[in-house]
Amino acid sequence: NHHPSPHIALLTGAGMGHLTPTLRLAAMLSSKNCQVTLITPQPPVSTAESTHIAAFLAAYPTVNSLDFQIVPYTPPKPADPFAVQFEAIIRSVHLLTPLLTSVSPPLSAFFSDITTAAGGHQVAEDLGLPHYVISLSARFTSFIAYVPYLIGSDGYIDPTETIIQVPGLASFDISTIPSPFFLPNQTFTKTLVSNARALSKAKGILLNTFHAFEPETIASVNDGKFIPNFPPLLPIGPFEPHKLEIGDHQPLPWLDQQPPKSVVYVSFGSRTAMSRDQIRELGKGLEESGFKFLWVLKSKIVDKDDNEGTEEIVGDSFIGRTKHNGLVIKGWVNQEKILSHPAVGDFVSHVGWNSVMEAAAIGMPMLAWPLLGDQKVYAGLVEAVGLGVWDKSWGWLGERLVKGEEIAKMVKKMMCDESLRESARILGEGAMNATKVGGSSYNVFMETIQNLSI
Ligand code: BUP
Repeated sequence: NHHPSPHIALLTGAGMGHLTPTLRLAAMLSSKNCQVTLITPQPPVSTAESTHIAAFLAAYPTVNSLDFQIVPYTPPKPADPFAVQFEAIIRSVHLLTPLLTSVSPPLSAFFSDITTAAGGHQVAEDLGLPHYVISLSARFTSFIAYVPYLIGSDGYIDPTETIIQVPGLASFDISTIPSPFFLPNQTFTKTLVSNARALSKAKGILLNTFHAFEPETIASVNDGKFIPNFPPLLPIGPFEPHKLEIGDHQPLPWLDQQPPKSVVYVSFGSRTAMSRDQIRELGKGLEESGFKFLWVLKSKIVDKDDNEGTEEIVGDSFIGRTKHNGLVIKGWVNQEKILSHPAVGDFVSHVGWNSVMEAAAIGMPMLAWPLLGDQKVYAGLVEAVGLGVWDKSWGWLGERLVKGEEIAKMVKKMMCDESLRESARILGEGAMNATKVGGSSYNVFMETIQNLSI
């Protein structure tokens, strides 16, 4: 009954929000004695990606790496650099297949991130391998799979609809889905639709979620109430943090000096470009709330362009006034370390899915302020499951200027909400139970590996 361990190739997507889960999964597979080949499309878009890939390979020497030189793609109209990269990777996969035919030992399966799933499907088919997609939430992944059915032949969904019905899923309020999802002539939407088709043809969909976070969606899709013959959703999260020591350590000694649960941690992910006016109001709000804060600032979409100092962005006087109460920093921090620090009491977040799972894993309450894409759907999930609060009237980050008073009010409300703290704590326990030996996520993960060994 002894099977050789499987050899799995993983193709990453682009942007930290998509690189992170692939790296974590690579580490998880490697810790279960799988052979892992990590395929890294070169050159990546951001410095954070290059730094993380290099550090990851140094920390996990048993993981093989394969640099995959992609052909640059120029979209007909200017587009988000990360979306352009997804398309460039997919268009380049014919160059990847020959690199993989002779790897030793032979591959057992091909995994690819949701953003490059169409390319992953192609490679797996050419090599005769099962294809697994690595994705985020059960709810939004299922939604993506349904987009080709929604946009129809003219490419649009009916603009007069307010609710989108998807078989087997709780309905979606149309205001939570950004318009690029339905604009068939955009690079982003074309890529999305081809990835969506690849999802339906995959052998399985590995999700960084856990049963207790999305019980209805997971059960419904896996019971066949969604698209006929849709592959199984395989919830195996929250993904284990990897052991990379990257980032500015400045916040940690500062946090060590703060009382338990006294600090609001504020970060809107790696792709925020917040307007100066909104930055000023956010600063006002944090100051007015009276709570301590650790604020990680980003002022450009791609980190390479971000070279102004914090003082230039928030102003010297703000830094001066708040120096005993807050720390404003720029650059990459180790978010997992910050979230698990006892001084941190709440997390003001753009609710990127990795951040949601990191907060869920330790039961940290969140104030959701979605920025783009899938994040309003996540804000809804976070609220429904009792992990956080969401004021829908704030809209998308950047849609309207949310005033300092509004922010101060929400921060105060959240920091004082004991029942939210308790429901978040219970969810954190659920996350821990899912990933420990014998838990739901653990079992699905082990079964998946076993199936690949046969
Ligand atoms: Br910023 C930042 N340190 O300074 P999301 C992020 N992270 O560790 P995003 C840090 O990057 P998308 C920092 O913990 C998470 O694992 C964070 O992913 C980590 O948001 C990841 O939260 C960021 O999904 O991606 O980057 O905006 O837009 O694709 O959701």
